[in-house]
Amino acid sequence: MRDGMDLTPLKKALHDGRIKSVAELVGAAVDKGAAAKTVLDTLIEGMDEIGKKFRDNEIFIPEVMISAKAMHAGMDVLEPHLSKSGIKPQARISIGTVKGDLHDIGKNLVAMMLRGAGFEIIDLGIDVHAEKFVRSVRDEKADVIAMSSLLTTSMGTMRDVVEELKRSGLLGRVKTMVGGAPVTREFALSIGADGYADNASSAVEEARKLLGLLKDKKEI
Ligand code: B1M
Repeated sequence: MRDGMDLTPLKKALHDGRIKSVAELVGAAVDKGAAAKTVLDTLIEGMDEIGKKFRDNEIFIPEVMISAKAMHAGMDVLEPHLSKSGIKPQARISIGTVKGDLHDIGKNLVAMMLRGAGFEIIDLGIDVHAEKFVRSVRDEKADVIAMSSLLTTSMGTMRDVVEELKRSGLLGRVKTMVGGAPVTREFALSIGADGYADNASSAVEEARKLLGLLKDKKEI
């Protein structure tokens, strides 16, 4: 019960990936007087639970994708109310699959989970050059650069991004995190990245850690 309202059906609809119901339930909750922040927290909690189930292999990629879509539908309804109440995203994360690499399913999943966790996402797409990542820090004020790579041949670009940030004097202004099937924590450390995650759910946790949004702030 929150704001005198039972938002369990909303969480359940999100969990079940009922896109239309999530949008309707968000609209109904706001119409009945629930604070936009309360509804947002319910959605984020719901996505966190989905992330944990995904991590524990209790649910799989299709379920996560459909819940993430439902989350987006809910967020579309909620967004104008959030803007009105002055709630800002926790931070801005610029995400992309690195140069030479066209795989985007995992990157999209990570982006969806991060968005679901309340971050503003700048999706740079696939085959992203180091300079484009750097530009998103300089011009769009990204707080975190999140890089995905599925190919051993494209992993090297992650190092280029960290080096390019160093060269342009921006490294202190932004955190970097990496992931993707061939990427390991050791690799992340070796290139000087700040964070690493091996799946979409832990990517949310890692981003929160890097930004000091968790009590247990611990970098790799
Ligand atoms: Co490609 N492919 N592929 N492929 N492909 C792999 C990756 C490969 C392992 C297959 C194999 O040989 N067994 C192999 C790479 C070998 C290597 O280098 N180690 C490979 C290859 C070789 C290639 C080509 C070179 C094939 C060719 O043309 N000869 C070519 C490369 C094209 C290019 O990129 N330049 C190619 C092409 C393609 C398709 C276009 C056909 C298609 C991509 C479609 C698309 O993405 N839109 C494709 C696919 C689908 C795959 C497999 C089958 C599946 C990848 C996937 O989507 N997994 C893959 C084999 C496999 O993995 N079984 C393979 C599901 C996804 C949810 O998981 O991306 O790992 P994943 O993301 C996870 C985590 O890794 C993590 O979270 C996600 C969710 O939990 N994660 C992050 C990902 N990014 C993260 C970022 C983070 C944190 C976590 O922080 C920033």
